[in-house]
Amino acid sequence: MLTTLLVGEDFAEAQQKTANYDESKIVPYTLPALLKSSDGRDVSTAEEWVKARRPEVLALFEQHVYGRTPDPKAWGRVEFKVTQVKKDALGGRATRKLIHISLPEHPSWQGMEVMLYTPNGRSGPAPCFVGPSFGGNHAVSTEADVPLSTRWMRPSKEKHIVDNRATEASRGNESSRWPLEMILDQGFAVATYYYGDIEPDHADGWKDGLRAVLSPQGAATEWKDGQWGAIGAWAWGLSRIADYLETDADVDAKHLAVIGHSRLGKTSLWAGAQDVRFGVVISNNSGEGGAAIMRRNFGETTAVITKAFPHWFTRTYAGYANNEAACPIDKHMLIALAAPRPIYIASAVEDEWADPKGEFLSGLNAQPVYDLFGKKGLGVKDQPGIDQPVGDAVGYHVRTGKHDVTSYDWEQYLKFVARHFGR
Ligand code: GTR
Repeated sequence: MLTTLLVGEDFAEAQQKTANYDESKIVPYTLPALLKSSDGRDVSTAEEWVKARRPEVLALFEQHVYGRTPDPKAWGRVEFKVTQVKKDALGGRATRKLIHISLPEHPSWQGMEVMLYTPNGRSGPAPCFVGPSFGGNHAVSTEADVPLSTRWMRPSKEKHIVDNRATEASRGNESSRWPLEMILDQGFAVATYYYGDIEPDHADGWKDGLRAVLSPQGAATEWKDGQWGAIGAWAWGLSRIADYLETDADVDAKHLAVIGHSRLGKTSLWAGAQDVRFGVVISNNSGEGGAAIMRRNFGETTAVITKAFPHWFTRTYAGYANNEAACPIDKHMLIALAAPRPIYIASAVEDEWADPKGEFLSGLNAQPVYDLFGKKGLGVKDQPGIDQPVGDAVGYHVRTGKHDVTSYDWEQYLKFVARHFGR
């Protein structure tokens, strides 16, 4: 498929000039019905949802949005090697482990480096946040002995990426988004990996990543409708971390919360939809292609995202550019795939590109499925004011400030997860 990428100034123009930021210019739309199965039957019990409708909705997201994750037979055995254990990390408050996850049947994939912090001095295994990073383990942590990632990175002066590689000066550049001390001090563990370990984040990145390795045609693959995109591959990595955590006695693998920001928030939502081992799902500013209702012409649109980042999705998705009404899903259905598990959706008021209201509305419109389980979702009908978190099984806030993950966001996540995990 020939596409002209939307990059640089054209992308900035789409953000600043051509995007709609006026609520009165939203074109009226109808959301696809959540509780009607493909053969027209009404879904009225939790059992019907779990057995019949949920698998249908999941398959719709595979076919139309993110693509199908290959069958486990395609990747075979998963190997874990603990390569480093530091018992007095972060001033003694935590144990830091590095784990290399690889596929022995596919040695051409370099594998992924997982960094796990578990709190010291606890009485039992710790519940754990699991999330990918944009910059690598050395960017999440400020500890100078975390190995620098050697993988391809997106160019960034600010993050001191030189020739697409991290440098010593890149250390800690993502640490404000991962307040490790705060998380550990509340008894939670954190497991993370660099998303580029799976696939470099650019349109041809898959050729050097897991998707090519697992495809019989390798770098000559022509991606078809319904086959997985990068978000699917990054989400796959999160599930492999869950596989490892199930083997680690320091972690309570029955209490995992999956978390991600922005494109990695889309990833976290898709990981949570597919893998019910994630007991809580958290979407931080995931926006278009994530929690935001795609039928709302506000901020980023299907047309823009599929032109700028075609590799994130299955090929089918681009066909809904300026044609959203034809898409059999919208994002309230993605939120509903988490049910009855708790899910938290966070927006930022200055992050209009991600359509905060559209993110809220998908949480609101997932309620019929939470109702089937007798669960209260958001508990409000209108988007709450700034810095006023709401919700029970579906949490939501819109905070002051920009597109980012802040300690305010983490404070809400920690409360939410502690409440639902009974801590
Ligand atoms: C933007 C993109 C968003 C969001 C963001 C990010 O450029 O338009 O959908 O994913 O990147 O991941 O930071």
